[in-house]
Amino acid sequence: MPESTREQRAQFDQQGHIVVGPLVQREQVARLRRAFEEQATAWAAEIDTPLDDYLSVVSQWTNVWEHNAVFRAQMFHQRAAAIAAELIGCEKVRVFHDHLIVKPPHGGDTIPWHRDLPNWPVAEPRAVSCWLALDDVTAEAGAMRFMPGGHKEPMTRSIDFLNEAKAWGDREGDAVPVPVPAGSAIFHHCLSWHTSPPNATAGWRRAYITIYMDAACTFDPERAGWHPVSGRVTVPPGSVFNEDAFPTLGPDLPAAALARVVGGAA
Ligand SMILES: O=C(O)CCC(=O)C(=O)O
Repeated sequence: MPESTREQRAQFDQQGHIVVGPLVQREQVARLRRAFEEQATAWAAEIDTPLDDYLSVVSQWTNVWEHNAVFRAQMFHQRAAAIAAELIGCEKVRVFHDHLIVKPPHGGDTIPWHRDLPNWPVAEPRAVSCWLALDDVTAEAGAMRFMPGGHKEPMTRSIDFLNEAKAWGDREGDAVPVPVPAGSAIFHHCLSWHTSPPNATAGWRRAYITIYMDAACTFDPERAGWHPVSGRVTVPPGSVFNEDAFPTLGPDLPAAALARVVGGAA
């Protein structure tokens, strides 16, 4: 494993997140932005609503890959999956779900401090999110903030984080904003603590997020049976997830990709 990769791996273990950039080239960013516009236009038309009105209300879409070939191709991005596998320490990853989170110019809400896994019906803490920036996401534009090392804290129960604020006390100042240019990605651990402020700029803040978990992770409805994705699971509790709705990548993820965590965009 090259030194750069070893360093990023160590940083991920210590902090709970790393920035990989660029993960995709500018052409792919442009393709994804176009696909978002086309897809949002189609969704707005389905409910007979002007696009601007639709985008002033709807800001998050899940399982976009099932509707759009461009996002589907991105979700199956070999290098992203290989990096996820490397960070989790598994050979084969499964997609839990993807989503688009968009904060419009001078808009969007604060996403309060939370950790992801307690809110997922997944038993094992063996997952990472690949948060791919489709715009230059500065701190002013609503970059995510992380509490370094928070992923090492013990597992907590699921909380209604929209209504139950996490109080950091003296530690609040340790939180770090993680700005990322378009085409770069933040990989973060499923137990990392993170938040994001509204977008205070005149530009859009769009991110495409793919959640990769160890393919051996199992369904645990006791943890978060209310999660909308739970309705897609057809296997009994304690089983690995059914494959159609939760596709796997690997085991032939290119070994070379692991050596390119910091390397060139594909
Ligand atoms: O896009 C954001 O601001 C929040 C994203 C998030 O919470 C996540 O990727 O887990």
